[in-house]
Amino acid sequence: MDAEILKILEDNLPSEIIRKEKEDLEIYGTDWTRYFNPNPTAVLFPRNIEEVQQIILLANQFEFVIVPSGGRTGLSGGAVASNQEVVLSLDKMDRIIEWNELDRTLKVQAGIITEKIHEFAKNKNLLFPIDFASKGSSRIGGNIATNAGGINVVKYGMMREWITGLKVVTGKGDILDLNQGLIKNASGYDLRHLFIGSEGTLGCVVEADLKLTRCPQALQVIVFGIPDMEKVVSVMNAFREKIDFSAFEFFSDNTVDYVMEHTDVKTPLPRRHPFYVLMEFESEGGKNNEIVFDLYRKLYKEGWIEDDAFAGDAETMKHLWGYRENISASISSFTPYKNDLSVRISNIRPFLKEINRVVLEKYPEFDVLWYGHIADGNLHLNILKPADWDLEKFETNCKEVNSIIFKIVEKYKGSISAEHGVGLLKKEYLHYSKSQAEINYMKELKKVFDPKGIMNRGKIFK
Ligand code: S2G
Ligand code: ZN
Repeated sequence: MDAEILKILEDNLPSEIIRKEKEDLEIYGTDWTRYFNPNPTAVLFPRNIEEVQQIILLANQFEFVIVPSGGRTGLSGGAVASNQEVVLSLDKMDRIIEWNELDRTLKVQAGIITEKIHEFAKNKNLLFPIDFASKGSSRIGGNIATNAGGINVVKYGMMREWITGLKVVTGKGDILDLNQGLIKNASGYDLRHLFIGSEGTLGCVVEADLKLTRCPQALQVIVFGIPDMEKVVSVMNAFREKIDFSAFEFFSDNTVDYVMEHTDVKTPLPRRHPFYVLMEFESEGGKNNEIVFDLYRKLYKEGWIEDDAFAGDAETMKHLWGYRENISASISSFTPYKNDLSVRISNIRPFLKEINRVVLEKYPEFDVLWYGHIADGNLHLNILKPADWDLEKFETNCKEVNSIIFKIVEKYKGSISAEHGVGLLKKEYLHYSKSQAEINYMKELKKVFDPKGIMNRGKIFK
C-alpha cells in the first residue's frame, strides 16, 4: 500500500467509495490467474461516470496507476494489481439503464454481471449470444475489455460484434460516447473497436449498448467419441458442410477424469475415447437431426467417430455441456499453466501435430489437457502442476517450453492469446503474434489515450 497515494485519495474522494481493508485488497487485487500476488493501495467503488472521471483526472494529476476491475475472472492477469496500484471497481455501476425494443439493444452499466444480461434477454425471448463458463461472475465491462469469445463464436462471433455503442472514460479523463448505438456509421475511425479488447490500458469502459438476437429454436446437442486429434478437425469440416452448428467444442479424454471427480458424473459415453466433440445445432423441425444422424452413420463406418450421445431435452443437454463447461473449474485447484492458442482452421492439423510432439517430449510427467473451440481454431492447452512440484519450479518449467510453443504459433501465424487477452501473463510473448511495427503503433495509440500511462500500466506491453 502506498501511504502517500492513499492520503491523496482520502483528501480528494468521498470516503464511502474508498476501501483499504486487507481482505478487500486481496480480493480486488487479483483475478483467476494464480501467478501474481495482490498488492493494491486501495480499492475505489465509483457510483457513476462522473466519479470514474474524477478518479482518472486525479490519477493524471498525481500520477498513480489505475487498474480497472470487473468480475476479475481473467486468466492472463489483466486485472491484477501487484504494484500498489489503485483498483477502480465497477461493482457499484451494475444496472440495466434502458431496453430499446426497436433497436433491440440493451444499454447497461459496465459493472453488470454478464449472466444478468442473458437472463434479461431470455425474458424477452431473445438471446445475448456471448456465452462462457465464467458468466455468473464476470462483468460486461471486463468481457468488453478482453473482447470475450466463448462457446458460440463459430455462429455469433466475438464480443465486438454485439456492441453498438460504448461509453468510456479515456486515460486523459475525457468521456467519449462512441458510435451511439448506430448500425451504420462511416464517419471516420471507429474508436469503439480500439477500446474493445484494450484490457483497460486506454481508459475505462463505463456503459455499453448491447445487441440482442433471436432465440435459437429447439437446440440439440450431440457428443461424439473421436479416435484422434486429426479426426476432430475432419469431423468438424464434414458437419460444417451440412449444417450451421452453433457450437463445436472438443476435449481430451483426461479432462473427463477431472470433471467426473469434480462434479460426480459418469463418463459421457459407455466407453472412453481419446477425444470428444460436443456439437450444438438447431433441430429445424427435425431436418437437421436427420442430416446429423445420416452423416454420423457414414463417419462411424469410416472410423472417424466411434460413438455418440444425443440430447434433445434441456436437462440432458445441460448434462452433456457439463463435460465441456466444467473443465476449467474442475482443474483450477491443480494450478494449470494455460495456453490459449489460435491458428487458421486450415493450419490446425499440422499445428496440433507439432505442438503435441513438443508437449509430450517436454512434459513427460505432466498431465496435459486439450480442450476448446476447434471451429474457431482456438485450442486451450492446460498443463497441470503435479502435487509434489512447487509453483515456482513448475512455472519456470512451463515458461521454458512456452518459447518453443510460441515459435510454432509464430510459424503458423497464430495468436499467443485467442480470447483470454495478454495482461501480464503473455506480454513477454506478444512479439510472436504481433510485428514490432504493430507493437510500436499500439504503444503510440496508448500515448494518445493515456499520455501519463496511468491506465493498467504494465499490462500487454513489456
Ligand atoms: C474455456 C475457460 C478458461 C480456461 O473453457 O473455453 O476459455 O481456459 C476457457 O479454462
Ligand atoms: Zn475458451
